[in-house]
Amino acid sequence: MASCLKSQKQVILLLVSVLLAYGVSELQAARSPPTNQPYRTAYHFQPRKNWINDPNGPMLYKGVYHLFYQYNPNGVIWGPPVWGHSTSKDLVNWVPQPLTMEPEMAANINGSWSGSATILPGNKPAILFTGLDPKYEQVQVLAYPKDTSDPNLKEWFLAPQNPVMFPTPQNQINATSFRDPTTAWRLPDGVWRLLIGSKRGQRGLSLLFRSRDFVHWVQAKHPLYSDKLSGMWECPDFFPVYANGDQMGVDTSIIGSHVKHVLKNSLDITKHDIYTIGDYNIKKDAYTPDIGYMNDSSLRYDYGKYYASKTFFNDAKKERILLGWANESSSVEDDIKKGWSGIHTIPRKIWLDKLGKQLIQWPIANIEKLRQNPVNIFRKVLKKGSQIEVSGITAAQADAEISFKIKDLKNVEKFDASWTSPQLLCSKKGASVKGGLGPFGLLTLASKGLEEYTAVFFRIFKAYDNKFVVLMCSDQSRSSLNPTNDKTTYGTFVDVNPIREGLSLRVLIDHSVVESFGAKGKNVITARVYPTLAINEKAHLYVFNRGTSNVEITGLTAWSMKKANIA
Ligand code: DQQ
Repeated sequence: MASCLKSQKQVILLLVSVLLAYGVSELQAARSPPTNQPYRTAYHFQPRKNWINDPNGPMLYKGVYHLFYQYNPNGVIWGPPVWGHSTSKDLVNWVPQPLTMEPEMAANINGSWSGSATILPGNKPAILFTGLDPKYEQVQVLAYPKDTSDPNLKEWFLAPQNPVMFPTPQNQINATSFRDPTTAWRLPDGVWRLLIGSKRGQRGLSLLFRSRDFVHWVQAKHPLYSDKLSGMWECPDFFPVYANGDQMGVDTSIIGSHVKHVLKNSLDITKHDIYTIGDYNIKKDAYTPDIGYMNDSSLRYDYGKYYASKTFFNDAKKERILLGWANESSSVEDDIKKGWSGIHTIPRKIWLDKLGKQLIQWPIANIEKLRQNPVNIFRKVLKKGSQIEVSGITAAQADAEISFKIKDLKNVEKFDASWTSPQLLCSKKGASVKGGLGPFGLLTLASKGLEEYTAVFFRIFKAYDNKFVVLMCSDQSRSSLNPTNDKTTYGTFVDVNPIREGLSLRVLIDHSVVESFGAKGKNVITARVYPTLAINEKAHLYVFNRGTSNVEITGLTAWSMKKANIA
């Protein structure tokens, strides 16, 4: 009997040490240095290896920022996810933490999908995410930290009451389209509310749930908002912004006439993150967008490769911060060779434009701490058909800001009212197509002989009512000699008067990503590119003008960027 007990003890000890060793080696592997990889990012978030997608549960807790993310520990393509977890003091440098939300109970036995964090009264964090149960039905799972005295919140446990929301024959929720709970907000009636993405037929839905104790949730009779024919709405987000265009952010539970509300959904059909600005009627618990409905023609956070974003309120700086996922544009074969897939975009501060028509996005100020060795160009005419190299920076790892003044208007082309798709227009009128006023902008990740480059540029047209139409493009068609990459050209119309206000562009270049902010953050385009020649020190940056009119560079500053500590 005694020896049997002893051997049982030994087996348990062995099991525990194998499990511990597995956990440690998983963490070590996640930290092991990368091999020579020209496409790994230096200051955009990515783990050491494997597949990542959506940012999950961002929050600030006891002075530490938390980023969780969808992670496949077993490979470079999407697979049943667990949550990766990293912490940071500045949203720029990150420390990896142990994986969490691993399959633990029936409610998440087949995977832990996206979700959000809410800080409950008494500074108690809680996370709600979508679990896949034994029948692969989508249910909502509640998790709490094991030790709230640990600011890194390393360990989490799943509440015994899980799942806390689930489809039943009565509630008619589609069991394969019921996911991605938002951060909850609490109204003066003391009741928590949150949204869950769903669809009925092809109608996209933001389902509304209410709870007093965060454990028992009841579905509201009506969704907060819905729209026909837009398909499944993933990763909803709902938050207030100052109505007067103040750049400060507000807590998710704030209501009142001084705020407008933003509803964002990720459209599963088109993979676009769309948003509307509108009013939240708390009596009816309903949302009404100011303009139109919510579908693929609504405003977008980013007109490039960007999806499944989420915001959180950074109470330390009173800012609302937007995080998003930029998938690869490379082939799966290339991803397997790289050993990783997916990055996150630079955290962006977002606020409502003064005119109230759109949001403004700008990289968080802390990213500027990575800037070094600036080079400048001041007040220089960029002649038609000319090109200037911005030398003296590490062009594969850089941040560049440029502004233009437009005076020479005689060649401006007429805008054709049938050009309704800016993306199509950008692909028809790519960087090499000469125009009247434009294309002018930047050639990023360019090889010396211009065999490769990613062009980010503007074209200006005049519409029938004499108003200017500004087109912003990110043209990837020449980004790489590798033919297997997705080189879709992206485009967007920018709501700006280029004569009165001038035009500006900021690009964050980071080896395989070019994240471009037009007109001081009115429009953003993220591109994933994989040059074969323009890598590391062989990359160049140029300012170019291939139009038939001169434009003036009022100022350009470009910085080499230091590497952030990420994994
Ligand atoms: N990704 C998660 C889902 C979400 C989708 C699964 C969006 O929860 O709807 O990895 O990219």
